[in-house]
Amino acid sequence: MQPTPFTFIPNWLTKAEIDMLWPILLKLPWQKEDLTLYGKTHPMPRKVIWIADHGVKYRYANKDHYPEPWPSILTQIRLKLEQTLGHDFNGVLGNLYQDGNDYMGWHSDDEKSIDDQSPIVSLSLGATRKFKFRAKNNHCDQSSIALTEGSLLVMPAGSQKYWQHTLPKMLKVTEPRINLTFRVMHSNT
Ligand SMILES: O=C(O)CCC(=O)C(=O)O
Ligand SMILES: [Mn+2]
Repeated sequence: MQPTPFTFIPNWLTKAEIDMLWPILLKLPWQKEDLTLYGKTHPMPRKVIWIADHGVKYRYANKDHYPEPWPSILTQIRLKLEQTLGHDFNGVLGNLYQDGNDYMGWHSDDEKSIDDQSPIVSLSLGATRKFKFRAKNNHCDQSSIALTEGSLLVMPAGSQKYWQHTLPKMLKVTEPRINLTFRVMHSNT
């Protein structure tokens, strides 16, 4: 397999930060949305929320998503990310997986509204889930990594063009997981 460009940082959040963040995140206005694929509409197998700077919308699943404001705790996390990576972000997509039945299929984060010159950074809380990735030109070789609580996965600028990822079902998992993927969006799309 080609060397993957992703960087994994376990325990990026402290236990105290996790304990503070978790109950606040759970209370956010999570949305259960529909997903239309090949002309068929299904409920998305997770809940989502789009939090971003004023006016920064995100178009995915054929729909414009207008942002919720940053809760102050997430502004602090965004600052900590900027200190770690030397990069600022103007939005974060949250995913709430109630248990191991919830999942996300194979995809790249390559919508036109995302700035592909910036990294996409994924922060995990709650249940540990497996994250798999593969090169777009070779679906047979797949690698996986356990996204443990408090960990950060950095997908560098440009990597979405060549790589896909998925968060598969894990039926043994009975606990919820929250994922926050920090992104830079073009402001005028
Ligand atoms: O939940 C995860 O770790 C993956 C989330 C993801 O790929 C996305 O939001 O685009
Ligand atoms: Mn993704």
